[in-house]
Amino acid sequence: MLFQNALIENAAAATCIRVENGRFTAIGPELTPHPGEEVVDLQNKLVLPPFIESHVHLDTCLTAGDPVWNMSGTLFEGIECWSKRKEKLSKQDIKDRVNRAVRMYAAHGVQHIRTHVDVTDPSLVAMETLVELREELRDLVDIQVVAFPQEGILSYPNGKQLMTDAVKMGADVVGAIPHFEFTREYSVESLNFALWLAAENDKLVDVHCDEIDDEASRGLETVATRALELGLYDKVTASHTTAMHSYNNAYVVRLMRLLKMSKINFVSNPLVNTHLQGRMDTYPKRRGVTRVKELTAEGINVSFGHDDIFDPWYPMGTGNLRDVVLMGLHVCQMMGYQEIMDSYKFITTNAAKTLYLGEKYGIEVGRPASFVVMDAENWYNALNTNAVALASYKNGKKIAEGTPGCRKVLF
Ligand code: 17E
Ligand code: FE2
Repeated sequence: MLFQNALIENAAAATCIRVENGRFTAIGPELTPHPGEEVVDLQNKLVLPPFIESHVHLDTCLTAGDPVWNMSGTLFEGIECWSKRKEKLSKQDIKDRVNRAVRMYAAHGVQHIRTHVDVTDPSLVAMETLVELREELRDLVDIQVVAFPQEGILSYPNGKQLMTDAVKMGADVVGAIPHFEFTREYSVESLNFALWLAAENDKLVDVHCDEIDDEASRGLETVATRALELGLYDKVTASHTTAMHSYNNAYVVRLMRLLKMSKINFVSNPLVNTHLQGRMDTYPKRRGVTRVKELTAEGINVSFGHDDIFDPWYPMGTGNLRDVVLMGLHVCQMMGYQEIMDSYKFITTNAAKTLYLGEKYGIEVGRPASFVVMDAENWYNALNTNAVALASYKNGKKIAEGTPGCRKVLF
């Protein structure tokens, strides 16, 4: 199959893309169709590698208000609400909700999802179900499953055992939540345990790290140090790191050296953390989004996640990662022309690094023929107009399509 007139990743000139047996076999300015080859004219539309959701909780999605709404809008009330909802979990309930959420994502060109799954539940039903769904949904989306201890590893009964069991059940990634542990000692021990568990079992790491406005929350330095010492490097990700918003600059300058040496990735969730953070402030109110601009300037990899779709922590969400980028650029004040143009990377190539996808991802000859076609000629306009994903191809097969929305002014 030959695609003509593609503007790949903001390129000024159109390109042709040949796909055979689910892989890119040629990419170049002028490819002539083979006899009988199907030809698709992309009409000078933007072509991007597929969108990647690098941080979401699929087990909790689509549960907002059930059984109670989060009235304060804090992370901690969210955890309490979820704890009540958790009692009602069943395999069917999770499968129904995840199927719906994944299709919401797919309609917007998302093909990879890293989901955190709460394992502070003696039944581990969510973990068991997500491992099954990873298989059932593989033609639609590549799912990575994180064993995520929502209520702590050291501070929850049998926490270490539940994490170990979740890894045995097939988790791809080991999580932690140091700022929720009872004490600073537990926090450090939980991180030592999580990174050791990952190293022992050849897993990735993604920590809910310092998701609090407390400038004394310093889990990040422990994550980075263990990543360095265990040689895990870019297999490790620190998500949220909202306390970094409140760290003093003298500390950040010292920390930055370690962060670069450690090679770890960052995930920021700008929609959810502008909503959850700063809730104990009067005025001025902190935004509580990590230092995306400064990390990026230092060459550190940052991707963006949605974090939630309609659940105890976030009462909205459509699976459109454009909303996440739009909020991220505003709240991080990254609205220069080139910053806007490049911002698709937060939900594509940077996220691919976070998920450690390597050569499974990207528009290059030899790689799986997965890409999205947006109804715009470049990312700036796609972002600004909330462009529809016209088509989403995964391994050479079209898995979703959209038509441009239509609004008419009548006079
Ligand atoms: N759990 C948590 O600890 N933090 C979050 N932002 C969400 C769930 C969504
Ligand atoms: Fe999260």
